[in-house]
Amino acid sequence: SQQVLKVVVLTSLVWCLLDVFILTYFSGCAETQNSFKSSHNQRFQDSVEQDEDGTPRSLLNKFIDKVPEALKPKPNRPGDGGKAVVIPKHLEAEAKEKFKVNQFNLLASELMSLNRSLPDYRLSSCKSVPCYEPSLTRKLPHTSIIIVFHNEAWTTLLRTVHSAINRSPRHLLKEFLLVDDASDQEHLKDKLDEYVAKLPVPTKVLRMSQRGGLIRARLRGAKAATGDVLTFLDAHCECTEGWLEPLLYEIHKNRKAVACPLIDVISDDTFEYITGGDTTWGGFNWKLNFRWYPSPRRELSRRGGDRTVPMRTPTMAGGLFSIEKNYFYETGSYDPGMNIWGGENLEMSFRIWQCGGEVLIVTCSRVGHVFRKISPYSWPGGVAAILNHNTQRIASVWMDDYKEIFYKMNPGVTKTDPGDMTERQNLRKKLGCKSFRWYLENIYPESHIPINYKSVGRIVNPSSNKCIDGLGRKSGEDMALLRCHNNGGHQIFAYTEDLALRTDEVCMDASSASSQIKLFGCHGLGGNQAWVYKDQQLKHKTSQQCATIVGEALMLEKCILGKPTQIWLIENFPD
Ligand code: LR7
Ligand code: MN
Repeated sequence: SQQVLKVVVLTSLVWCLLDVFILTYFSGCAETQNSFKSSHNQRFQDSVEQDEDGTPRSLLNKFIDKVPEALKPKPNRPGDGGKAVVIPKHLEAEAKEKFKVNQFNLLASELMSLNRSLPDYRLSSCKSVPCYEPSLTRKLPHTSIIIVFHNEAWTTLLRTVHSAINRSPRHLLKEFLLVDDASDQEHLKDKLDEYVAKLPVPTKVLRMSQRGGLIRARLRGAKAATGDVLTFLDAHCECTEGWLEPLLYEIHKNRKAVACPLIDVISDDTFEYITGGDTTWGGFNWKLNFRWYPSPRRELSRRGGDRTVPMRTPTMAGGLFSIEKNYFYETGSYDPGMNIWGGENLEMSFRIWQCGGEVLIVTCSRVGHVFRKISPYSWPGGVAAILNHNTQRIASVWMDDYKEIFYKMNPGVTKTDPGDMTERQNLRKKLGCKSFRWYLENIYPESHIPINYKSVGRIVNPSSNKCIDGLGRKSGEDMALLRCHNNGGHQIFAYTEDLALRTDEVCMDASSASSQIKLFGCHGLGGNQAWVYKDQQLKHKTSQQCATIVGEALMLEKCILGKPTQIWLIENFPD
């Protein structure tokens, strides 16, 4: 009997330890701290009624049975498994013709299943993140999925919807809101209404009475949404296995998190699904274009070297993200004064960071997007006018004095009226948002905007009226000289506190290897990029030689005081 007692004591000890282990293991997952707490618990009950064993997968299977026969996946369709579609020879001409409609291979998309299969592309470590466990997703907020479109193709639009349905736990999908931004294509009218009525997730098509652009269309969708969270998708995406839970989990953890999936590439040519790396983040250049850049080491260190931990990104691409609905409105939703396309992603990124939120790339959530080279639709009033209107609204409201850099480089933008910005300026005051300097210092020190600079303007050689000009050349290429003009662009240099002469992404650089002055990615370490401006000369600090015009080139030569080809006027240089 002593033996038996021993066994009993031992087993209970093991159980206790196991309990403690499980508790500590899962207590790492955030508890609900949000306004939607009560509705969660309600939903938790609902789902229990629906399904005893409680895994979202089984919910999905249940619901797949309800999908009409015609919508079920069929084996061996082109593109299955994420592979490239091969257009048969006899259809090549047709494919080429159809490419023009949407600026992607429309025929390839039509040959594919709306339910095409995709491998599970996640990092293997993502599959065992405890907080993404199916049993824990019951605590997550549910989401409305908002997809806005203007003349989108039938197949890409519906593949976006199907992929989200097929790869999301049913209880987390509240509804789809498809916002038709005044399309004129026939398939997006009654045919679409009839189709979505048969979908197993409630789906509404909302229609803009006139073209409002994607920003206003999204606002329209948000207004109609009944989910706890808003999830926006472009109209040509494919969601992959496990995409939704990690996004909602981040919002559950911090209601001020804006959670973006890692965006993979769906080839515009073959519809091949091409995975992107998890080491890029979002930035922007002096034109206020969104750009992907390698994320710095410090960010990976902050994540404890764990690639499943979401990355904090300075900016987001804009099309694909989840945000808690109440927080979306609290923090100023979108700028309704923005037209058609562009800029809303930077506006939102600056605003979220400066006003106390965070923008994340959730590396365990992967969604594919058809990246195209040309925009397929009309731009009422012209591309430039639309972009100039929108970008001025970002710069003027959010960038404080740093907007000078944007305006100096892009003087043409002021020809377009940015419209009334007082409401957005008041919003910033009301929310008590931090400065752009704070954003640069704390969120994006790697940005191309120098945090401290003495001047920004042209570098003029008065006797020749030539200006130092980056000509948009890349790192490693020669610095150029060109007749001075007033159109900003690559003739605009910031003379930074650390003595660099920077034009957007590149700096004036010279090495001992040649006397030709070059462009080089700015490293902020002085060295070959340090220039001392004195006696109207630009003296290269390491070589002690001066920037000199030699024929058509900009070279380093021995400094000779007063030599006309070595005289430079740095515009706006403080006396
Ligand atoms: O007038 C319009 N009305 C619309 O409803 C113009 C566009 N749209 C729709 C359009 O049908 C599409 O569904 O808006 C969506 C986005 O337009 P795209 O696909 O032509 O834009 P994009 O993918 O080139 O643009 C990226 O930048 C935009 C800036 O305004 C938006 O933020 C897009 O959502 C964004 N896309 C992504 O972030 C996906 C990843 C691409 C990158 C980088
Ligand atoms: Mn897109």
